[in-house]
Amino acid sequence: MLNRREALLGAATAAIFAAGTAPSSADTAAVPASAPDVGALQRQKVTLVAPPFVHAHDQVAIGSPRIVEFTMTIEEKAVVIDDEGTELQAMTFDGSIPGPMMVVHQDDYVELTLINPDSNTMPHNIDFHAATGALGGGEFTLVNPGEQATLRFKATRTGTFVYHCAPGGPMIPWHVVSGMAGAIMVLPRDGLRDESGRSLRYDRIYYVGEAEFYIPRDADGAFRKYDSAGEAYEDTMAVMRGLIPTHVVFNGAKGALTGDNALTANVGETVMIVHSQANRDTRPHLIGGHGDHVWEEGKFANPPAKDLETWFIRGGSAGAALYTFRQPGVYAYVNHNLIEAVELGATAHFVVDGTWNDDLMTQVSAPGPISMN
Ligand SMILES: [Cu+2]
Repeated sequence: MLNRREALLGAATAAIFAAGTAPSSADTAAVPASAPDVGALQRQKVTLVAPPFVHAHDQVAIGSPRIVEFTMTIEEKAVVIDDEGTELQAMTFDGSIPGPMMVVHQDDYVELTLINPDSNTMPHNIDFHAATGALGGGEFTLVNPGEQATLRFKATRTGTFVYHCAPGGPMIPWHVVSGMAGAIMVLPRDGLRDESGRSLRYDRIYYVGEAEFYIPRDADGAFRKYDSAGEAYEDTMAVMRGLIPTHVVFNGAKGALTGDNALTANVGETVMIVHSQANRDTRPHLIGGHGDHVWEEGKFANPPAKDLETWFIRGGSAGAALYTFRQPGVYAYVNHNLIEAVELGATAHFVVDGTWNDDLMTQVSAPGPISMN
C-alpha cells in the first residue's frame, strides 16, 4: 500500500493503481454499500468563468443535492507576468491563473471533466482539497496530452478549498508555481452564517488567486525567456529551491487587478473576497477597510472572525472575507508583506462608488505650512 508521501515522491501512477489505494470502477460496482445512487439526482451543467469573476450561483441551495458538471481544459502557454514583458512558461487550468473558481453546495456532487489537449506536452491532473480519497482525485485524473478524464466527488465539507495539479515528484511544485491552481467554494445548503447563526449574504464575489513565480535570470540579471515549459524546467527548479520568488502576484500578473482591471463595488454593498494561495503563506489586507466576517481557513463550519485588519491564508488553502464598503474611493487590497505587495506585484484595487461619510473620516485641515502658534 502506497502512502501519500511515496506518491508525492514520484511513484508511478500504474503502481498506485496496482497497490489498490483506489478501487477501479469494477471494484466500485462490487461494493454497493459505498456506491452512491446518483442516477436519480438532478444534473446541472455550469460554464466556468475566468477569475476574478465567479460563475452565477445561488447562495442558499434550491432543492436537494445535485450533480454539478464542470469542464476544464488545460493550456500550456507563455504568459506575460509584469509590465516589463517578463514571460512565464505557464501551465493553466482553462487558460487562466488562477484556474476558475467553482461553487457548489454541501452534499452536491462535483463532476469535473479534465481535458489535456494533444497540443500540450505534459501529463496533468487535479487534486481537490475539498475531496476525500485518491490524492484528492489526483489518481483518477492523470491525463496525458490527447486524453480526458472525468472525476466525481461528493462535497461533504463546506468552505473554500484549493485545487491544484499534482502529477508526482518534482512535477508537483513546478506545475503549481507555473500556474496550475484554483479554488472551489462549497457553501452550506442554507447559506453563510455569522457567529450567532444569523444569515449572511454577499452582493458581489471576487476570486483573488495569489501565486508566486520563480523566473530564472541570465548572467546580466535579466529575466530569461524560454521556448517551452520543458526548456525552462531545470533553471526554474534551481530558483525554486532557493525559495525566493521573483514575482508574487494576484491573478497571474502584476497589475492584473489594478487600473482598468480594478475590482468594483458600491458603498453599502457587501463583497465576498475569496483568496487562495496553493503554495505559500500570505496575509491579505484591505487598506482603508476591514474584514467584517472572515473565515481565515475558509471553513464555514467554524464561526467567522470579526473586524479583522489583516488575515492569514496558509499556503495550500483558500480563505473568505466579507466586507461592506462604507466609503467611496480607491482601496488597495494587498498582501501585507509590503515588499511582496509593492515590489513583487501582490496588489489589487477596489474602486468604490458612493457618497463620502464625513463622520467616519474627514480632513480637518489640509497639508500646509507648520503653524508656530
Ligand atoms: Cu500539471
